[in-house]
Amino acid sequence: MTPAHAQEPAPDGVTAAEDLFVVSHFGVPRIDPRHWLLSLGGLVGRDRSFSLEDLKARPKRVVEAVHQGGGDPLKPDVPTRRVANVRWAGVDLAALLDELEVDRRAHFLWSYGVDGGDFAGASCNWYVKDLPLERLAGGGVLLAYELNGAPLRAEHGFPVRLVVPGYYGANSVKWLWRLHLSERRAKGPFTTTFHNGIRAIAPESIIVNPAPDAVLAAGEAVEIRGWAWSSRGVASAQISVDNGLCFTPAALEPPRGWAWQRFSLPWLPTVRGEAHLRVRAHDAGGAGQPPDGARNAAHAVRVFIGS
Ligand SMILES: Nc1nc2c(c(=O)[nH]1)N[C@H]1C(S)=C(S)[C@@H](COP(=O)(O)O)O[C@H]1N2
Ligand SMILES: [Mo]
Repeated sequence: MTPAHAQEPAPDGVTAAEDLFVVSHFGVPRIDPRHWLLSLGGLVGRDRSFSLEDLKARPKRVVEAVHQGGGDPLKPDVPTRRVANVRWAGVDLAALLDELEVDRRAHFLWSYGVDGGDFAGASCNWYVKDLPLERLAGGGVLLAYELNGAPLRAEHGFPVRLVVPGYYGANSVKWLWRLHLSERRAKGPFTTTFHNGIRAIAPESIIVNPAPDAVLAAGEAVEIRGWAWSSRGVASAQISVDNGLCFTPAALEPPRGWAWQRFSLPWLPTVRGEAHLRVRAHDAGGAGQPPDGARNAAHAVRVFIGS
């Protein structure tokens, strides 16, 4: 796993591919696309397989979405801030399944990556996740072959990965080789033990300006800004400049699909010394961020006010 770092992305809010975090439990497989096929079976009329050309021949769908790692499966209460916002492109999975006769008994889609091995005392032949098929009705689930307009890089799942916008990254299986439709959940370490049941992304936000440990001048205005997101978008972002005693609503971009939303608040620091900035976001249903001890605990940034 790469270390967490909050980067300020381009003004359009899209994170460059080279700034993206990488999480791979078993290394990075290199796949020759000429010998690659995606098989689809289980509760469908007849088994199918698709080459990369077969997938590219179908309409290309672009989805901008937050991409967030759920964190270390052994430490679910520790925020990692491993987060980005990117444009995926590929085949709409719901449209592809509509071409086939999916049995009504099918409730889960099992997705297999080519990678496997030992992880935290468990062993598996492949990285497997299971997606509840009802998520497809929410739209945007892709068999993705592009990231920000370029073919996926090896580390992000080349040639094809699943992308489930609004769900934590663990659900977006890289290096796909097999899809299987089933009545039941899949039995494997990543569906029963690790990252189990972390699906929809909880409300979260990060401050990207000012940077941690920045030295600011008393009497000079700064813009506190960053990004807020959840699986359903966020309705408010509030900022505290006194370590969480008082919060002020920040200006916030409206929700747009599964993309993150920019927030900003002008601030005039006056008191010299250390200041602790915090941000917390809420979704439209009122779900928010705990102050600490959770994957989505509120983000805090310490700065210094000089003269
Ligand atoms: N095949 C496979 N897919 C995988 C993983 C993996 O180890 N193997 N890691 C998952 C996890 S936990 C995350 S957070 C995302 C990370 O995607 P990225 O490396 O493209 O940023 O991929 C997911 N898909
Ligand atoms: Mo993850």
